Parts: sequence; C-alpha cells; structure tokens
Amino acid sequence: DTWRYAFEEAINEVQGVYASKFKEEIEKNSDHEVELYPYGTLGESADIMEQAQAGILQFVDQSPGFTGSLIPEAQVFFVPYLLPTDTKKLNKFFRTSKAIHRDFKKLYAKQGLELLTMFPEGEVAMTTKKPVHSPEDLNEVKFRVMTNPLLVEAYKAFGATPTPLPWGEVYGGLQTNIIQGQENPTSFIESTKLYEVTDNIIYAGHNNFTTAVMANQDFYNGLNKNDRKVIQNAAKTAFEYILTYQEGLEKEALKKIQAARPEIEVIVLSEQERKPFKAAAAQVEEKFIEMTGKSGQKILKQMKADLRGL
Ligand code: 6CS
Repeated sequence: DTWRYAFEEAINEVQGVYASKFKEEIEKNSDHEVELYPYGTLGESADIMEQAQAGILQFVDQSPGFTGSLIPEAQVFFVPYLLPTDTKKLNKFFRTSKAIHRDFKKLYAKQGLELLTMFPEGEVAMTTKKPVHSPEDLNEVKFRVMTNPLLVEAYKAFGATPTPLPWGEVYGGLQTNIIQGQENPTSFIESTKLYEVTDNIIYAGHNNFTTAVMANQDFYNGLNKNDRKVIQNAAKTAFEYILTYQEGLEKEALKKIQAARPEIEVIVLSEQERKPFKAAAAQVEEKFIEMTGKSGQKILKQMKADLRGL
C-alpha cells in the first residue's frame, strides 16, 4: 500500500529528516510505500492533524505546541525549565520516559492516534527586535507562540504579551511588526531565515522543542502484526538516527546565522539573569494543573520521576 505521512517542517529540517529515515526503513523492510508531505503541501499543523484523525493521512508529525486543544496534558512540555539542558540526559529521557511511552500513549489513543515517538528538536531560543536580559525587557513585546494555552501563560509569566499564531504567519508578522518576538530551535531559525526579521537571539535555557509522530489508530490496528512491527522498528531506528543527526547541529546553525547576519546580537543569559525566568516556572506549573486537573497532575508527577531517574 501507499501510506501518507505529513509533517510541520520542510524536508531538510529535523522533522523532514526523521520522516525520510522512517520512509526509508518502511520501504526497505516491507512492500509498502510512504509518501511524504512537508509543511505547506497540505496546510498548517492543525489541518494535517485533522486529516490524520480522519484517516486521510496514515502518519502525522504534530508538535505538542499545537496539540494542546486536543490533548491538554501535552502542554506539560511548556512548563519552563522542566526538561534538562544536557543533551545526553534529554535523549535518555525521551528514550525511557514512562510519561511518554505509557501515559501519553494512552492519551493519544483516546484521540484515535497511535503515538509512535516523541523526540527533541533542540534548545529553544527567543528571537526579538530589541535585546532581552530580563522579563522587563519583554514588557509590551508581542511575542508569537504556537497555538497553545499554556505557552501563552508561560510568556505572560515571562513578562511578554503572548500572541498565538500558526507557523505560516510568523515571518510576515515579524516583518510587518505585528509581532516583535518568537521562539524556536536555532537550526529552525536558521533554515527559515527568521534572523532576517529579528535582531537578537536569546538563550535562556527554558525549554527544548518537543515533537511527536503518530499513526491513525484505526489504520494501525487494522494492520497485521508484521506491518505493525515494521512501523515500530522504523520509528525506533529513525528516533536514534535523528538524535545522532542533531549532534552539533545547533552550533553549526548559529555560525551560519552569524555569517549571514553579522550584526545579529547573540545573548546568552547568565545564571543571575535566568533567575526571574526560572521563578516564573512555578506559576506556569500551577496553571497547567488548573487546566488539566488530576490527569495533568499525574503526568507531571510521572515526568518529574522520569527526570529524577536519569
Ligand atoms: O514554530 C513553529 O510553529 C514551528 N517550529 C518548529 C521547530 N517546527 C514546526 C512548527 O510549526
């Protein structure tokens, strides 16, 4: 059969590299074919999720940043300073986390989705028009976030005026000054040329970009055991591949940004400067519990236990 797989990025960006490896593995180990649909071919993130739930697509990569309305608990990935900055620890977390492999698997299943993997896409950096060293510097800054209520709360707590927008409106929004800031991994900032429309790149160490790949569950459950095994193995192989692929990627991307735009200011917040941002995390965590109740509380607890065990 021919299986359709859509994702939120270009073919040469991290989600596209993952998808290409997944496709390669499926086609090597079965008679099936995988057709890849990069960002822009089938609509925004919300559109491809709808298509996957409807069974028009067999596979979809949607980041928790857009899954908040469907699965409120997925917003846990936007509690600032929850995930480790150390890559080894971070990778181990994604490899072993019970919150992901057991609890989130169940939550996605309730929405008709078979969660295949979650993986990190790199430390999130803010890019802004004016330099930022403190929450005060974000005052009155309309800061674009993915369409995720908890991310809105996080940037409120950081002192900004959060503006949720789909990806397609970000470059133009910055260009026309409708927004004055946004956050994304360095490699994505480089590949999408966001450095052309913002003048500062700020590292506060507050998060790593998480994404998730799933299959339509009716499709998945309708497959024979062998095909399901081929899919699981392809997801695992692509997972390890994408972690290795990303080694050194962020550093390289920052060099490319500085070469393309030498006047860009790179600001790495000191421990002292990070303090007020870290302090804001507690109130975001409270909001998360308010939004998700017992179920969210349970998953946050499990995530913290997973993180302690690294
Ligand atoms: O900021 C966004 O909306 C996009 N960022 C990444 C890293 N991937 C896809 C997503 O749409």
